[in-house]
Amino acid sequence: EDVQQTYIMIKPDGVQRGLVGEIISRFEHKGFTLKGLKLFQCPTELAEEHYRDLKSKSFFPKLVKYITSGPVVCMAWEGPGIVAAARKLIGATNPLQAEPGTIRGDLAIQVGRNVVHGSDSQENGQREVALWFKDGELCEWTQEITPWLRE
Ligand code: YYY
Ligand code: MG
Repeated sequence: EDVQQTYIMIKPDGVQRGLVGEIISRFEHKGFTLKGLKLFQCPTELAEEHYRDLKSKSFFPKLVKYITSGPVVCMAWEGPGIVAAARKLIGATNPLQAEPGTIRGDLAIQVGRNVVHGSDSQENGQREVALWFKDGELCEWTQEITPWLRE
């Protein structure tokens, strides 16, 4: 089975707006497994490293300022096909283009305040989980409901 890990982050606007429970619920209810979770004030260098592929973009300084403007909720989630599935749950980058039913489609209106991040490839899933979590911060556990989610 194609079990993958992805890095999901509730951005400072999601935390300030009280959407943490709502966003976590969407991944829980879908049936994915939470492997790591923390509230974290992101330093500038980490935000820059996380978004290094966007360094040349005009919005990069604003993006780094936004991500470091308050605490974020860092999460590692695991499940079959989770990288692409999480991107679908999150919806399009521009919340006005995101489908209703997605997190951004339901909860946001602007690209610069789009409440949540999700890794865009399996490779970046691995990279970002390793970037945001230290050794020992991830939990190796057996979710007892797994047989009711996957045959
Ligand atoms: O992966 P995703 O978050 O959907 O979009 P990216 O293209 O990776 O951009 C990362 C982040 O940058 C996006 O969530 C908001 C911000 N951003 C922006 O502020 N303005 C843009 N025109 C494009 C992206
Ligand atoms: Mg991205």
